[in-house]
Amino acid sequence: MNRLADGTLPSLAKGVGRPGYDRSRTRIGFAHIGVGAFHRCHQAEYIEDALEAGADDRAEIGINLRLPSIEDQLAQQDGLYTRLLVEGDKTEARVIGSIRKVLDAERSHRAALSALSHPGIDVITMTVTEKGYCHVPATGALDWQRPEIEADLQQATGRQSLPGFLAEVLTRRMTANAPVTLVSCDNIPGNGAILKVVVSDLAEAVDRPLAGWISDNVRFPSTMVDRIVPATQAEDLKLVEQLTGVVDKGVVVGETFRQWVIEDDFNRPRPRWDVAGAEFVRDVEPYEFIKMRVLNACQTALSYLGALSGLATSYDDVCDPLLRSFAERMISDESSAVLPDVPGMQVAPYLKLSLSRLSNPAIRHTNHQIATDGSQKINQRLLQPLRDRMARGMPSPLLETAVGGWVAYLAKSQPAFGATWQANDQIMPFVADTARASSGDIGTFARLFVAKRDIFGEALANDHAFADRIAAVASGLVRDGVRKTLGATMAGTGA
Ligand code: NAI
Ligand code: CS2
Repeated sequence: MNRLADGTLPSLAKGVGRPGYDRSRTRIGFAHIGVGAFHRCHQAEYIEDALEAGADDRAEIGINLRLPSIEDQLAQQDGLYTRLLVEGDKTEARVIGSIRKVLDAERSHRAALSALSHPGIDVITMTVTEKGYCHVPATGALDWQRPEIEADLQQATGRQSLPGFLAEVLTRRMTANAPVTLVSCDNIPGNGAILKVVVSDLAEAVDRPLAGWISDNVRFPSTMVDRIVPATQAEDLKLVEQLTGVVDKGVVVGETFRQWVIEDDFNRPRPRWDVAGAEFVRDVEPYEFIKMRVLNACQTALSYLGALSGLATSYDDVCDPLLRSFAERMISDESSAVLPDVPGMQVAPYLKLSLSRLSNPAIRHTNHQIATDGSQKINQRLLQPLRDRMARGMPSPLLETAVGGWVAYLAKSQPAFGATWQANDQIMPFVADTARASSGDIGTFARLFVAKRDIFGEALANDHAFADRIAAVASGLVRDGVRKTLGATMAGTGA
């Protein structure tokens, strides 16, 4: 079977979407850092739609700072790949052409730097996962203790972290007098503001004039991005081969729903992603709050409680009446009281929509994938609404149960608590030390764990009553199981 590429586009099976515009007439005006599954299923398709509509002539170059190699996936395919949308038993395959070139910075650091420094690049978007920003989750400040930041401070080129790499790019752009807009598309609240802090602080430390230039010439709009795109599985590649008739190593699979709300703060011609439904607004924060504290909060709570119940995916979780009802009540009885009123995103219908999206049986989003990097996700999804409620004197037994779920999930990855699975998070060395110090007592583990200030923040980390409640939930989940613990909590709340 042929590999997908410009030359094999005519052989694609009937019914498969493909670029209807002339790719060779586009120019590379955008760049993206972190061409993972999500970018290919979201921003790259908005760019494709704008090209298709003839509203914009800018295509993009995609660059990965870390594995997996994007060159291995897309270089031989001329940047083309299939994005498959799945809803129940319906599928819709479309070959996307908006990525014209790809580069791995680990292999070709200089080529990646020159591509991103080219004055023709107006906008650099990025999805590097929450941890890629190297910030302290509780405060948003640059984490100077991160090993990659410490290493980057020692060298002027070849920097590996996102802030370090961008500082190198911006040094070159300063020399070329080429202002640019940097758009974070990761699930972090105030992602633009956090990106600005980490890049500016690192620049200040290595080159003070650069920090001044950044402040005058670089914009950092925040964005709210949404489409559920689980990691691609081997069976997805096989299905796409059957549907398209070509081999494609860059397949991505997502749901049909998509949303993109972008702060209107560009210093170069604004992208025409609005033709594909993206909204440019003055303030993105309320949209982010709703998305992260409703959809993402449900996903996170369900991932931990679902894994602890022996379930595999968020679909399996929402099919379980107790778990579904828990997620529903956590938002409607607790988080909703501290959510803003956003036109078109009222909490009750948005919650209903979120649960119906999670009920799509064709989306196999595993609990362990969502559970990954909890230290980077918990703050915006669960802790912030919990703190907001505390500030108003409101108890939050359900949000605390979800936090206890996270603690129990991490504990159970450790030999002292059964080594039931492998958890992935940069805090695993701390988890391991805490488990050893707890001598197999889950309550002790939880109390030591929630004292971690860079995640829980000063107030929660010093709150002994909070620690006792989390310890009680985590102990219940580990000793008595999810059913009994949730049942008791929900009965106690009248839910
Ligand atoms: P993925 O695993 O397919 O891709 C991750 C990308 O980030 C890769 O290109 C990798 O090279 C890069 N990366 C990872 N760690 C990095 C680091 N420390 N520094 C620089 N680059 C790094 O993941 P996927 O699905 O593309 O998701 C990425 C992010 O996109 C998520 O963490 C989230 O913030 C955001 N997102 C994802 C959604 C989804 O449903 N998959 C939906 C909404 C947002
Ligand atoms: C998920 C998100 O992996 C996760 O943490 O909760 O990636 C989620 O699928 C997206 O935010 C949906 O837009």
